[in-house]
Order: sequence, then structure tokens, then C-alpha cells
Amino acid sequence: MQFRRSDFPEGFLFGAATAAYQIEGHKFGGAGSTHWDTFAATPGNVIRAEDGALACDHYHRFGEDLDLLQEAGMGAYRFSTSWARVMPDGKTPNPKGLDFYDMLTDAILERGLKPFQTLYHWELPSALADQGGWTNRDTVHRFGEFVDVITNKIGDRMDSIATVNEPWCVAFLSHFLGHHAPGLRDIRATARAMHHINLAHGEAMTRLRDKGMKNCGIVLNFDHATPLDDTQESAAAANLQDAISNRWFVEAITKGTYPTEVLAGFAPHMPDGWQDDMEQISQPIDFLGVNYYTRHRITSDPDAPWPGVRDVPGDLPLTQMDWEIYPQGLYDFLTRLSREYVGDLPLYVTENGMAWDDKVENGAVFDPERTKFVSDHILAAKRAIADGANVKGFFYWSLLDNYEWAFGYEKRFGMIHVDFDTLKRTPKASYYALKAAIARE
Ligand code: IFM
Repeated sequence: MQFRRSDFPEGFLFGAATAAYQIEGHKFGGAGSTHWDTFAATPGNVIRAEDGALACDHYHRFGEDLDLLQEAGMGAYRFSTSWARVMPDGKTPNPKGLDFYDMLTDAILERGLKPFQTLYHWELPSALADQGGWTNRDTVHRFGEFVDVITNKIGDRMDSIATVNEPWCVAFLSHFLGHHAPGLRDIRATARAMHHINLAHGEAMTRLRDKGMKNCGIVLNFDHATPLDDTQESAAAANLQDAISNRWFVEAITKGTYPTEVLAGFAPHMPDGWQDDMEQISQPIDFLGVNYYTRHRITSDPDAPWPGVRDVPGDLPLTQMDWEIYPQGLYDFLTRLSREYVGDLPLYVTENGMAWDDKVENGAVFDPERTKFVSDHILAAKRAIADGANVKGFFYWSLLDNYEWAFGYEKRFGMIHVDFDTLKRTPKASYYALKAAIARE
């Protein structure tokens, strides 16, 4: 890696991130069915119809996984607490699920790691999906009850609590593009989910504040929308894409408004009285989490229905996901967010990483592509700090190879290889490279 820990301000955190359904093994400990179980059971949705029933069996192996995190010299662990594990039917607490997160929290702290919790990383109980999931306003209130229950159990020991991971994926990718559970392609469902997920953030913030929780915020994903060319049409299309993917959420949360160009499409489908929710949605937060992976080259598609934009593949090197590698985009977002939305509020890079078709050879995994990817993105964050962004930490996605949603177990994002037959963990070369870079001198 081309950086050292000492290149960053004292206290800058290096960590790794995971999410419950992607690693734990949802068949253990009395967890209830999630909308991902039913989505995966529907032919054609997920590669080989794989689900998170076993995943990495982190449920039984979390000690080993946390040891690896600690041995790398990381300072924090970002994880999520599954709603369906804590409340299998969406409303009744499961003591075993609560005990699991209690144990996990203690194990994180025992290793000197800071626990960074995410309340919702897509583990929606099927019982609530049956009632319309995020298209139904009532899900927001049920989410508030979950926030109370899990916070009463472990909130006292969290260093940081994020309400929702990647609301764009929860709402647009899942209800408009149909790529994630619940797999809808419906503009009315989308408009409702786009609003209710923001309201769920607001509801969670209210509940967390009532309990005196500190360091609370949200994790948004930011996709760089680059105009394909210098025509006005491409500029307008990229602006609209940016408004849907990025501004809808950050603007609602920091300013209490929605971008007018997106409302032009959604207005007829928005839930009644949405305007009255904007105050709760935009209450103060303590940090903003930034997930960043790639850019998209955008132009207009006049023959397509709203939003009438088209994504044109570019010529930058690609990851195993076919995502272009564009570290400058991370710099751009960190500085833009500081300038236009959050000022001096702490920013964390809560996810950044790449999938690669890694293989274990002679007991080791050689992944120089990932080492370069991480190094280039961390250097982009360093430049953003030099230019005034208040970036406080960087979390690699992901600690482990895991369940990559509709791609099943095929795409390997981990710094630690997982053999999904034996569940053996093998740290990759990038893990050792990061360990060396962040070692205290
Ligand atoms: O695996 C996902 C994660 O759950 C959310 N952010 C993006 C990652 C890679 O696709």
C-alpha cells in the first residue's frame, strides 16, 4: 500500500465492515425468515438460488473472525444486527437473538475494537414483507420498536449507531429496478419506499435520542454519475441520475427537502402528507457514513420512460462485479459532501472494496488488484482530508467473502477468503498489505 497510518490524523480509524444476513448463517439461533429468503427461493432471482442460511457461519465462528480483525491492527468493526434474528416475526423479541448480539458486542470490546452498529442492513422479516414491507408506513413504526429492543440490549456499549445502510438499495434497486428483494418494478411502490426508508431513519434517530445514544447517523451509498459526453442531454441525464441515487437521501437528511427533478417523477405516487415527515427525517445526525464503489457514465434515453437515462459502460479497469475502478469519485464525494451538505460533520468511509475471482493457491491468496484498489481509495480519502473533508475513518468492505445478495457466493469482496464448503478462512495478501500499512511505527 502507498500510505502509512502516520499519514492520517491521530485517532483516524481503520476497520472492516460486514452485514448480518451476508455472514451469520440465518438458520441458526431462531432467526425468522427474511424477504431475502423468499426472494432467493424464487427461481431466477439469485445465482443458483443461494441464500444466507449458512453463509460464513459467523454465528458460531465470530471469535475467529474478530481475532483476524484484531490481528490486522484494525480499530473498529462495522456490523449489522438482523431485525429478523432479534424479532423473527417482526414484533416478538427472540431472547436467543438478543443474547447473540450481546455476546458479539462483548467479544468486539474484549479485542479492543470499537463496535459500529448498523440497525438495518436489509434483514426485513418476511412477516412484515407480507404487509407490504417498506411500501407500508406501518413498517416504520415496527422498525422503531426493533430499534428500542436492540438498543436496550446493546446500545450502552456501541461506539456508533447507523440507522439504515444504503437506502437507495432498499428503495430504488429493490422496488424500481427489481434487482434486490422484494424484486418489484413499480413506481408507486418505489416512491413510497424511497420516502418510508428515510422516515425509518428519522424514527430510529428519535428513538435513539430518547435513549440518550450518541454518535448516531446513517450510511448512504454514493454512485458517481459522470455525463457520457459534453452534450446538454448527457449533463441533464447525469444530473437526474445523481439526484435519484445520491441527492434524494442526503438532501432529505441534511436539509429536509427532496430534489425537484425526482419529485417530478414521483409526486403522483408519494404517500399523502409526506411533507409533514421532513422535519423528523432531517433532525441532526452525528456522522454521515459514505459507501463508495464506482462511477457510471450517463446519457439520456429519450425513448425510455421516466427517468429516461442510460448507463454506458466505460473503459476503466473493472472489478469482478464489472464495476469501473474510479478512486477520484471517492475524493469528489467526500469533498462535495463537506462543501454542500454536512460542513464539518464527521464523515466515515463505511464501505469501499472490490470483488475479485480470488483462488487459494498453496494456502495463500494473491490479490494485488485489491491491494492497489484499497491503497488508491485510501489515498483519495487522504487527499480529501487535506482539502478540508472531516473524514474520521475507513472501513474495508468486506472482512470476509460473503453472500453478495443476487450474486450468491460468486463475488468475493473479502480481505479474508472463505471456502464455502469447509468454511476455512484464509487471509488474502491484501489483508497482510493493509496490516503492514496501518501498523503503528
Ligand atoms: O455487499 C454489499 C453490501 O451489502 C452493501 N454495499 C455494497 C456491497 C457490495 O455490493
